[in-house]
Amino acid sequence: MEVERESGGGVRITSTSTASAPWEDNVDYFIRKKLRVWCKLSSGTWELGTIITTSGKESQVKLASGNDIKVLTTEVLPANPEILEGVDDLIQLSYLNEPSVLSNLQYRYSRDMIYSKAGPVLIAINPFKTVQMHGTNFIQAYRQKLADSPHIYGTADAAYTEMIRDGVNQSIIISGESGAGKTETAKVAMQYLATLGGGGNGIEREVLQTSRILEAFGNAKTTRNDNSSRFSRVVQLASGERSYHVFYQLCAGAPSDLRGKLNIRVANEYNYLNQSNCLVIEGVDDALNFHQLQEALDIVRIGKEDQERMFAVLAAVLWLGNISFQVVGNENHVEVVADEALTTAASLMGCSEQELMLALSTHNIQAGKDSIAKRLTLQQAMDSRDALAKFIYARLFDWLVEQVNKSLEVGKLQIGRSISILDIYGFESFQKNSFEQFCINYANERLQQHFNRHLLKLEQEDYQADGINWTRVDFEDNQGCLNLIEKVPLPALKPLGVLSLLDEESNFPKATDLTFANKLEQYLKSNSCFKGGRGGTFSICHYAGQVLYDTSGFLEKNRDTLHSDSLRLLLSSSCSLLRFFASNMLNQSQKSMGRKDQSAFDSQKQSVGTKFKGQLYKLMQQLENTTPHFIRCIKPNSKQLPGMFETDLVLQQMRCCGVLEVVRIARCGYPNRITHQEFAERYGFLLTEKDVSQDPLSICVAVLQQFNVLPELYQVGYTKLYFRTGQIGTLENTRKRVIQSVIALQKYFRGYKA
Ligand code: AOV
Ligand code: MG
Repeated sequence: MEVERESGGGVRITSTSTASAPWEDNVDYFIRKKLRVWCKLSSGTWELGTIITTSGKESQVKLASGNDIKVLTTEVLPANPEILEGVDDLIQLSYLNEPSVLSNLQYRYSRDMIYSKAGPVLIAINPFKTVQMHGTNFIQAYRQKLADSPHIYGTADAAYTEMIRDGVNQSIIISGESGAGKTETAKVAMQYLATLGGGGNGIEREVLQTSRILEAFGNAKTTRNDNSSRFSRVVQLASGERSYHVFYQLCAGAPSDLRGKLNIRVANEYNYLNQSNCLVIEGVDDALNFHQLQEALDIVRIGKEDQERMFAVLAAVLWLGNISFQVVGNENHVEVVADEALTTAASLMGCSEQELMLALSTHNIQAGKDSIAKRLTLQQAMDSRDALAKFIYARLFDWLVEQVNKSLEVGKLQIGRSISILDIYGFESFQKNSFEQFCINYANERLQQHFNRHLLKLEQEDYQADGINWTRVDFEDNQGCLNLIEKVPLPALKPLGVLSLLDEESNFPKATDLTFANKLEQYLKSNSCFKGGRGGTFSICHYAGQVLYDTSGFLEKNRDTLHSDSLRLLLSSSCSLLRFFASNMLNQSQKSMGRKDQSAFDSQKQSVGTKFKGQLYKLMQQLENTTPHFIRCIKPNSKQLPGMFETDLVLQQMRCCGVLEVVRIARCGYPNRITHQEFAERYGFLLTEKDVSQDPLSICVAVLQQFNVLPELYQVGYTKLYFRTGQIGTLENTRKRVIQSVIALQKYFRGYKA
């Protein structure tokens, strides 16, 4: 850290360099003025104190607790004066070191101020309890700009205001670890926007009911978060986790006529639900939630018939999971056991038992003109059953999202511009991490790059390109990690990313998860973000920390093959939803293969990893076309408890996500910028001095002079003006006042004339 003496005698940190010598030079000043410092104890925690004497290298510090200790001067950092305790925005801190930032957040958190600003970024710390700062009164206060302390309402309002003012689509991008509070924060933002846009037409209620529905089908309990946003976990569960909420809700809450019709049992009787020793969540009433889900479905106008079809499909998935196989003959081939599971699954799926048995235990293979039925081994049969269950659930979810969107469109606002709220699954690192965690963390890695790009890279490039005075702030770039994952193969060269190696192995019949792990080691070991491991494991150094992945299951999960026999079964089903899912799928793959028969489907289906990558690219492209508003959710403790602030955990999240660098840039940076032209057009009419040359730059300078904007509060670039925080707001207020008085005058004159 570099400390610079200001003319007034104070000291100021100006750069991110961690060289400590200049601070040691300033220790005398701190001793003379008896200024507070942070002192690092041998336990690693920081405590306040004052320096009594120093030998340069070592200092004697009197701690706030009363003890005197001798420490290396490098273990002492300047603390902020008391008046800055608990400031709204970290950019207001005079000293931006880690203990100062942490204590500021902790101070606020202990007073239930869960929101803070870090320059342009909103920080939201999960309270794990209800805090009294949401609801109608708060919404009104932010809408009328009566409140300005950091709040998600403030961020949502800024997005709305900028959408109207600039005519540009906006995005609210919420990131943070699993359980940090992203989904809850997204709901609060949605609540605000729904109130703004909705007026009295009820769309507000609908939008909010939507999250109830999407959470039932898209969220599940993990060990990190009882209500975690997930994907693909229908057939396999780790201990202490649950499948999607909706299954347990259906089992617990279905009324007796539905239970009878769909042959619904308690959750414990289904293999897809009972393998993890975790059926209930403390404090959650699944039966009650089922009734609320039904209400929510009513509110977004999903008809009772469609609802029943959906529940039948869910029941079919559960019963599919109970279907078992027995080995016959001596060739290791299997037959489906003809029991209640088979009967019920077949009837719910709208096919005969015979058809279902065949689809699950044999595959038809094309041999010239003939097709030969090949018996499956036990593993193959179980895989094809699970693939079918996953396919049905995934398509049901897509279908549901489509229905919800359609229903909302009816009341859509006709402004043609949008605000998107992005809430994805957060960064995860469990004891055992599989393909799901790999995809989740990959998505977070991309999102982090978007954050870096906008707040750290583009920001500084803009300053430099436009020729204003600027000292660069360095930051961790995560391109290396993204390259490791997705490096696109150059023609004639070996593909060199985890995803492409995974696809290569997935297409190779003899490959196993272990050969995949070996390939990774062989080709990627030179990338500094990669570490090989033993027993089929490997590690990736993500921006948020190192994660150890276990390759077992990677190949199968990446292939995610639904065999054409299963597809044919669904195509001939008497259940309209299942038929719809299957024909949709067939259309898609025929389109992408340019072939018209069902076998198009077996060959060369896009792998899950590649599809995921494509979806991420599309998402990023959409985000690139919006003005972003960033929110960082922070998890204060790993126990999901209120009132507990684990400093190490918070610090680790603050460190890895680049927020501190953003604050450094914001403190000495110019968050508002506007081209000369735009500025002149927007504020030029406020000029009282009429004798100004009419080129944009001259008008700009004249406006700035008229309103006494101090020279240190802005810089003039080649094409744009750059303002420190708050300056544009002041100008905007003046502009609004003038326009309002003009309108009032016009009204007055019109009224007068009439
Ligand atoms: P996530 O979305 O970030 O995790 P959630 O938004 O689901 O995390 O939050 C986890 C839990 O924290 C919630 O179920 C609430 O109990 C609590 N919580 C979060 N925010 C608030 C708040 N503002 N007020 C009160 N309680 C809150 V994941 O989806 O796992 O990445 O994949
Ligand atoms: Mg979530």
